Amino acid sequence: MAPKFAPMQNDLLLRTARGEKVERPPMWVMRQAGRYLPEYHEAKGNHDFFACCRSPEIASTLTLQPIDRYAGLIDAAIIFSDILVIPQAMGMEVVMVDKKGPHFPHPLSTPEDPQYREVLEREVDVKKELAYVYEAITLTRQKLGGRVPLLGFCGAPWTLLCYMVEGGGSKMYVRAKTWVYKYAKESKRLLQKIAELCVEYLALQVVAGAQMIQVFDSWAGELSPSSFKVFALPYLQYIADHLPDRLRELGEEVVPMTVFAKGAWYALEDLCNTNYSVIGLDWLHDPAEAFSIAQAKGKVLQGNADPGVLYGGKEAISAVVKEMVEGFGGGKQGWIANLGHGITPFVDPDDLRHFFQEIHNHTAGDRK
Ligand code: 1CP
Repeated sequence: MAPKFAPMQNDLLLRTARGEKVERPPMWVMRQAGRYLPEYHEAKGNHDFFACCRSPEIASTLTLQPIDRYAGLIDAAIIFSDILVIPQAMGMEVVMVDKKGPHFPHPLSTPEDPQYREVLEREVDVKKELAYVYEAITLTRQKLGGRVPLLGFCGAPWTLLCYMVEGGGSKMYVRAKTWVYKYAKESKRLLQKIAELCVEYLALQVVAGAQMIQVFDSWAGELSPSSFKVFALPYLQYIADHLPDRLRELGEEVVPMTVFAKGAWYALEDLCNTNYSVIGLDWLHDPAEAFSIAQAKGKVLQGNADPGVLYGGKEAISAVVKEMVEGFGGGKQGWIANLGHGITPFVDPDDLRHFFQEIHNHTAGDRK
């Protein structure tokens, strides 16, 4: 049976995502539970990153840290986890190297690599393999007690393929490009397999208590407009087309879905034509231009301040917020305030508070 939770005290995010008129825009930031927070380092201690993800107690504690710190300002929690749990569930080893990021000791080399076949043919039990994520979500919903909605997420097929073949972050994407340009057919098979797993994974996150979901296509901008249409968009679309059906099948309500295709500025119209209700924007978009496109298509936007402005001090933050609020039409409808990508390490948490406060000041009268 699906767990029962306390009634929502703040559902601004969900109302905005459904396209409703709101009293002010909801706000949260990507990667809000993370390394810029001293309490994150304290709670994480020497625990391995993925061990934290696998511990519902630690994952829920980390998820709640920004909610406690920015109480009254922040309008959403996002479950502490990582996009790379899907490759792990597919049988690939992934380790998190301190201060460097994720590392796959054995990335997929070519379609002849026996591992490619294994990964494609393996029946992944998404329910069992990722049970720890669902447990963390349920526990976090309980701890939240209805303060703000909880987001679930996954990585998009294209971004996950990049990691699976590159073996980690990359500057040149030599292997990912080799795969899509040389082994297009085999790449598509893998992308489809990942997309199917994403649907099931997201559906089970909703069953566990996630109230909205986001698909992160962090490396979308590595593709050209035409290759995005072949290797990214169809799989993003597959997820948005199939998740609602799967949720209905499971007797769940259909939740709002966000797509964040970083760097794919050229694809805004295409993304507005999908079944995602919210389109996340990076800071390469002019807010006013994007807003007029999205309004015409009945879509909600999320974003999009340059995360780097948080290094610029309070005056710079205030100026960027003002421009952003004006560009997104004042924030009474169709906009979820956020950064244009995840918050980075070394940001002063008080500068993020200033970012939130300034959004409040510009959108909710004299609220301080
Ligand atoms: O607060 C939150 O947003 C929730 C937690 C969260 C999310 C949504 C984490 C925790 N990771 C992610 C998603 C994620 N992971 C993405 C998509 C979003 C984005 O583009 O930022 C990506 C690309 C990853 C992969 C990943 N995991 C990286 C990027 C490395 C690269 O290739 O540049 C890194 C550094 C991680 C580790 C990680 N994940 C999360 C945290 C807090 C950390 C840092 C771990 C640490 O060093 O303590």
